[in-house]
Amino acid sequence: MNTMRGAAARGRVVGLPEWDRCAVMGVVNVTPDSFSDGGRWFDTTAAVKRGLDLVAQGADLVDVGGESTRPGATRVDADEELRRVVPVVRGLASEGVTVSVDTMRAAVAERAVAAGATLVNDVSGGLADPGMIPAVADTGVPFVVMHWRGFSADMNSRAVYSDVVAEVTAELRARMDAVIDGGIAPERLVIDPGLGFAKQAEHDLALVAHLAELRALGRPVLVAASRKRFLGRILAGTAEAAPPPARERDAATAAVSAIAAHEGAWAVRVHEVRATADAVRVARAVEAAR
Ligand code: PMM
Repeated sequence: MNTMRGAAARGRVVGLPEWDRCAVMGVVNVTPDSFSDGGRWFDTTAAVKRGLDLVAQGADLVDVGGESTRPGATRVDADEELRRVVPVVRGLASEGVTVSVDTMRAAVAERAVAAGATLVNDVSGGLADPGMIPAVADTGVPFVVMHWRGFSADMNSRAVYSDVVAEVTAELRARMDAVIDGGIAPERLVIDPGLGFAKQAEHDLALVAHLAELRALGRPVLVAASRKRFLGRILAGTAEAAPPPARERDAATAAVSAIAAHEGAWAVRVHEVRATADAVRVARAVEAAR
């Protein structure tokens, strides 16, 4: 097992600030239907205020998305996604917030970067839109490559693995190669196991348990466990019991944040920032006491 810890384990992303601990990425979903907070910030003013509140609570960067990727979701059209995302990115960037844009569309990524986003977070890792990799390469901003096997409408049917850690690692390595071949600088890449995307609860848990294998790919790792189904399953206790609703999974999310930070994650992506901001600070203090 890779036991390297601290800044050396987390790695550095050229083009973004450097934090002395696992960073906290706060989520603002400008959508009527995201699975855990859909509809709550579905207007520009409310969404910008939400982003600023997340920063006040300890977020280091804010991820703005205009398309729901919950299981079964159908796609939003590009004009609507632009209309949702760009003003919120502009509003937050103009306040000095480090903004990432959560999109699978090159046109949205380009417009968001022009509006001040400094990171493109594509849950498809560049697979959904052939224009994405060249567009990001042109802008020169960093890029999140997430493990993805297909659109949300039918991703659960792709949650079939014989060794999830080995397969996700190999598929991510292939995406990293493609992205680098496409012109995005390796030092600007972040990788992400894509918890909940074409994965069942046991797959998500195995990936959290084996973050060191993902880190061994040599790039900073983003972990986005916030409120996801696998946490609902853990909290339910048994397969028959009903999981608690998404908004009652924040304490469990903070627990994953502490574990991920301790295991050398570069950042954690969460809806409710305060507890995770504490968790990553505790992880840093424990690391310093080693
Ligand atoms: N999950 C969601 C949205 N964006 N981005 C990255 N990099 N990784 C993820 O796992 C991820 C993501 C879906 O969750 P949400 O509806 O709770 O925002």
